[in-house]
Amino acid sequence: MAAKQTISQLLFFSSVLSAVLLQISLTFAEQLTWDDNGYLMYCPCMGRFGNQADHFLGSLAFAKMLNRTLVVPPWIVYRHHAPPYTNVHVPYSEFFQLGALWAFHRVVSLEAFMQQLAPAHWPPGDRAAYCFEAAAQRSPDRKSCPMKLSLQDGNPFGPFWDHVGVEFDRSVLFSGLSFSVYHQHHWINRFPPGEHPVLALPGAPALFPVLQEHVGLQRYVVWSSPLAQQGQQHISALLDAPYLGIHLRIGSDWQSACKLLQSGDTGPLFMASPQCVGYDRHTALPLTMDMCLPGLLEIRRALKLWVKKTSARSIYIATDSESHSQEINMLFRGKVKVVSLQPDSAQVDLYILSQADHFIGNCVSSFSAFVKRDRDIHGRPSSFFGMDVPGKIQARDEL
Ligand code: GFB
Repeated sequence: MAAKQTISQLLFFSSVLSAVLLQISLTFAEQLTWDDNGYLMYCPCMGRFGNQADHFLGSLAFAKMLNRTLVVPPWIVYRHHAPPYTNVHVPYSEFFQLGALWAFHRVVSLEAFMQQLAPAHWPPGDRAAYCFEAAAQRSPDRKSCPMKLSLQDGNPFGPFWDHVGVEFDRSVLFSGLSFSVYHQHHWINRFPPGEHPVLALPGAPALFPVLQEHVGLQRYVVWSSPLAQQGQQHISALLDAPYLGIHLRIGSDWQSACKLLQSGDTGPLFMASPQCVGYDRHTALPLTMDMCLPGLLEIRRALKLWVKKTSARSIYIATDSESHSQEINMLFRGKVKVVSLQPDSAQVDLYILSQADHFIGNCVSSFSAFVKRDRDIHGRPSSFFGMDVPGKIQARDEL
């Protein structure tokens, strides 16, 4: 009896202790302290998710190079064809764990920065924008950073800063700098954090596509638990293992982009293509139309090959357009389960592709590149349409 009482008392105290510890950790997590090394802030104003992710990795590396805390922006999701018919700003942590970035460098979300640090340390009236002199040429007075301007209607620049209630009070222009490590000391000497605590830029301080040396930073981009759970539920409910994941980037905007390849207007490297043709424009492998815009013939060929090689029992099709699931079903005469969710959130597709036993991606698409990087980190195999072994030219008879 006494032993029972002691156990229940212990359980009670341990649950109180857990609650207290949880409260302490929540309070701790919520209370930010100012970093005297300064902050780096930018708008992910170029492209959609894959482009923004490439830029994010470069910006993370740049923040570390300057030893400034990275103010992690929300993802800009363009919802012009569905409610709310406007941009949605999705906090980084909805898709990925903010805490996982700390293993590489100091970060704070833009939302937390604005709520907790900006009122005291970056108050309205004292907010400088930083940009290249060349960028300022786009503004009416040619002396102001075009933080809320763009060649069209200000989208996504204006809505991004309006979303966090930021107006810029002055501009600091610069030239003769690049984001490469070559200019590290120039940046640090030109903008010491004491005088320039928050470097707010109109776009990412990074190149597209992501530099080869920054590809590995993907390991710090870890799926958030709710997203992983959602993805896992779909996988368990719909797919029989082993399963192939394929990315069909074949919509109308992509068809127009790949036309540039056909007309020879792209040069040896085109969008995310360095991931499969190599990063050096002098030694890059040829980029074929099958790699950019695979037709049904190439889709069928690659699927037949990889279904056989992996003994796949299901195929998951992620697409920006038609899934071709009927044709693919016919190809395997119902012996392989063919699934396409076309989910509302592109990240669900990305997650399911990232977990597949084998992935066939589009070499030119940064959406595919995100999946490929994630899989590489976890040692999962990938290939591309038109290139079964990444980095190796396909023999003619293999096509
Ligand atoms: O991600 P992203 O930059 O890749 O842009 P690319 C493509 C967008 O299209 C994705 C949707 O962010 C998604 O919103 N999308 C593409 C998909 N494929 C899929 C898919 O399989 N599933 C789902 N759910 N959504 C670049 C653009 O795209 O292409 C540039 O960023 C430009 O702005 C260029 O348009 C031509 O690198 O493929």
